Amino acid sequence: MARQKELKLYRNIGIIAHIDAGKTTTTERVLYYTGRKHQIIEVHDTKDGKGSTTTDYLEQERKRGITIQSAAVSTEWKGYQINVIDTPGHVDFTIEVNRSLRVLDGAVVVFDGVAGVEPQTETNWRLANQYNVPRICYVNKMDRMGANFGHCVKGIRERLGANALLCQIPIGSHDEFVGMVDLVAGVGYVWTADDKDSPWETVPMDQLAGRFTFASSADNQWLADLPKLREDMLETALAMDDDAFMNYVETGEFDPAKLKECIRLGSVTGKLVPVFCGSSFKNKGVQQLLDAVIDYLPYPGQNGGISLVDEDGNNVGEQEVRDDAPARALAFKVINDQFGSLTFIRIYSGVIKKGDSLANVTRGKKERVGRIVEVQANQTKDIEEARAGDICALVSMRETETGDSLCDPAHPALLERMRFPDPVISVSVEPKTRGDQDKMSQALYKMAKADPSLKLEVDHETGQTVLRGMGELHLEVTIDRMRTELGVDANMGKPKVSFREAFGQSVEHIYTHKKQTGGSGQFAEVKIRFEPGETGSGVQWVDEVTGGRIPREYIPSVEHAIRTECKSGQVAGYEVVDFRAVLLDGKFHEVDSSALAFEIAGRAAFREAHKLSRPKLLEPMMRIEVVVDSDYLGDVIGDINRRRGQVVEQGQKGTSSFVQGFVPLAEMFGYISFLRSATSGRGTFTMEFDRYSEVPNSMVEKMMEKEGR
Ligand SMILES: Nc1nc2c(ncn2[C@@H]2O[C@H](COP(=O)(O)OP(=O)(O)OP(=O)(O)O)[C@@H](O)[C@H]2O)c(=O)[nH]1
Ligand SMILES: [Mg+2]
Repeated sequence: MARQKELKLYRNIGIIAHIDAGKTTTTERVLYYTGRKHQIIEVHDTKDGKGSTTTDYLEQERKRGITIQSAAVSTEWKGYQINVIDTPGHVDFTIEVNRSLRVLDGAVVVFDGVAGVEPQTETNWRLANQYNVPRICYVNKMDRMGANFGHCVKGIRERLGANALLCQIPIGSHDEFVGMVDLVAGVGYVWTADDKDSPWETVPMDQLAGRFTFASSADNQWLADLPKLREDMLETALAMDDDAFMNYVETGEFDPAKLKECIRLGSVTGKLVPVFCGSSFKNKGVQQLLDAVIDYLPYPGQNGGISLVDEDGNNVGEQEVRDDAPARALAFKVINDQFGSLTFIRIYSGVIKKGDSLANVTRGKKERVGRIVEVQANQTKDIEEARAGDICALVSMRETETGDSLCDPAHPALLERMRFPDPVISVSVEPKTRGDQDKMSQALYKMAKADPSLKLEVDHETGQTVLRGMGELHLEVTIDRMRTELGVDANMGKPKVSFREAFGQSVEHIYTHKKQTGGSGQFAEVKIRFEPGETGSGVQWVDEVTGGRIPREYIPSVEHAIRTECKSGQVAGYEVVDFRAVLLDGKFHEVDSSALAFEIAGRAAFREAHKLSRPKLLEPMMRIEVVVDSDYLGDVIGDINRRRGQVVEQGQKGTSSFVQGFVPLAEMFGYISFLRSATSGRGTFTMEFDRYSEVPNSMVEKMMEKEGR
C-alpha cells in the first residue's frame, strides 16, 4: 500500500504545561472542532464517574480531575493529519511528558493566564529543550479574573528564556475577554457568545481600539499599542530572511506567505517561540491555535532525523525520516491490562507491516508483529501497516520495554535513548489477602515495566516488597490502578525517603578470607581501593591486578561481590552510589581458593572499606514553590527554615505571593496539612526533585546509632 498522506501533511504534537493549565480541556476542544467527537466533556464534570473526557479516561483521572497518563489522539484539520498527545502536568508523572517529548516533533505549551509561568512549566520546558522540540505558547484562561497576558509573556521571556514572538494579542480579559488580534493577518477575531458553536467576526485591526473600551486600562493599552506591536512582530519575524527583511525596511511591504514562512522557520529552528492566547473553556481561540500548529510546527523529519548511538550511548550517525529506508522505531510506552499489552511506537523510517519480524536491538531479541493498531485514547483500530512519521501501537510484544529500539533485522541500529527520572520515595506493599503474594508481585512487576519511573525491590533484611516512585500521589495511583486494571488489591505502608549512601573518602583496604576447618579450606585475599566518584558516575570497576596474583577466573567474582554488596551501605542499609573500585592486588592458594572464597572476600572488603571511609548519607533535596496570600508569607518562610530548608526567591504572582526554595524530602511529609491549616486552605505548593544532597553528620550519626551500626 502506498503512502496515504504526504509527510509534510503530518503534525505529531504534545500538549504540555503545569497542572491545571487546561491541556485536557484544550484537547477536548481540538477533537470537537476537528469533527472527531460531537460532545465536549468538561474535566470538572467527570467526578461522578458517569462521563469522561476522551483523554482522561482512567478511573483515577476522572475521580481526581487530573491527567495521570499521556493519551494519544489523532484527528484531521484542513487536510492535515494531527496526532496529539495530552500529557499530565503533575510533577509525579513527569515520565509521561518525558517519553512523549522524546517521540514528538513539536509541542504546544499551555499557560494559565492568571498564574503565568509555573514550576512544572519550567520543568517541561527544560525537558523540551533537552529533546530539541520546537514549541508554540498558548496563554489560556484569558476569561479568568486576574488573567494577565503581559505578565505571562514576561515570564515566558524571563523565566523560560524564550524569544517570544507575539502573534496574537487578547481583546479584553476576565469577563470582557471577547477574542484576539491576529497580528500576522492584521485582523481581530471577536466572539459575541461563549457557546462552543458560536462563530467569530473578523474585524480590521485599526477598528478595534475605537470599538472597545474595557474596564481595565491594561486591556485598553494593548489595543492602543497594536500598530507598534505589529511592527515589532514583523521586524523580528522577517529578520529570519535577509531579503525579506531588507525589502520590508526599504519599502514597508512584505509578502504574507513569506512572513508565515519566516515565523515557521524561526519556530522550527527554536529561534522564535510564537505566542497565542484564548480561553479553551469559553471556546475562543482553539481553531486559531490549530491553524498555528499547522503553520508553525514542524512535520516529521523537518528538523532532522533521529540520532543513532552505540552501546555506550555515543552518537554514531543519524536516521532520516523516510519510507524508503530500513524500518526503525522506538518503543516509548507500554500499557498492560488483563487482556494483554500495547506497545506504543514512533516509526522514524521504513514501513512496518502486520506479520513482519523485527529485531529488538536493545535486548538482542526477535519480535513478531502480530497486530498493529491505531490508538484513539482508549479505543484501538487494526491497521495493516504503519510508516515513517507514524505513532501507533503493536499488540502483545513479548520482549519489548519502554525505550527499546525495534528495527528491520537486516539493518539493526540503536536509536537515541530516553532518560528517566530517579525515584525518590518508597513504600512497602503487601497483598490485601494473605496468599496473594505471587499474584501481587506479578502485578507490581507489570506496573513497573510499564512505568520506568517506578522501581520494584525486595528489602534484604525484612523480605518486604518495596515500591519506589516519584511521589506520594504516584505510588498511591499505582496501587489503585493495579486494583482497577489488574484486579489485585494491596496495602501500602507509610511512604519513606529513598536515601543513598556514598564513600566519604578514598580507602585502600586488604581483606583476607581464611577458613581451615578439617578437610578442604577456603582462602582468598583482595586489596581494593575505593574512591568516591562524581554524582551520576555510577559504579565503576577497574582491574589492575598483574602477574596472575589473582587467577583470572576469580576476578569476576570479586566484581560481582562489589556490585551486589553496594546495594546495602554501612550507614543505614541504603544503596551506595557513585564510586570507583580498583582491584589492586591479592593472594590465592592452589587448593583452597575458589570463586566463592573470592566473592566472600570481595563483599567483606566492601563492607569494611565503606565503614572506614566516613561514609556519607545522601537525601533527595526538593525544589518547592509555595503560593499564598501575602499575609501568610512570614509563617510559610519560618516553617521552611524549621524544615532544614532554604528560601532562594520570593515575589508577587498576580495578587498572590510566592516563595521558592529547597527543602529535604524527609521534612516534607504532611506538608499539605500544615499549609492548609496555616493559610486557611488557600495556599498551594508544588515540589519537584532537584538533586541528592549530603545529610548533616549529626543526623548520620543518629541514624547509625538507631540502626545499631
Ligand atoms: N476559566 C477557565 N477555566 C479553564 C479553562 N481551561 C480549563 N479550565 C478549567 O481548569 C481546570 C483544569 O483543566 P484541565 O484541562 O484538566 O487542565 P490540565 O492542564 O489538563 O490539567 P492536568 O492534566 O491535571 O495537568 C478545569 O476545571 C477546567 O474546566 C479556561 O480557558 N478558562
Ligand atoms: Mg489534563
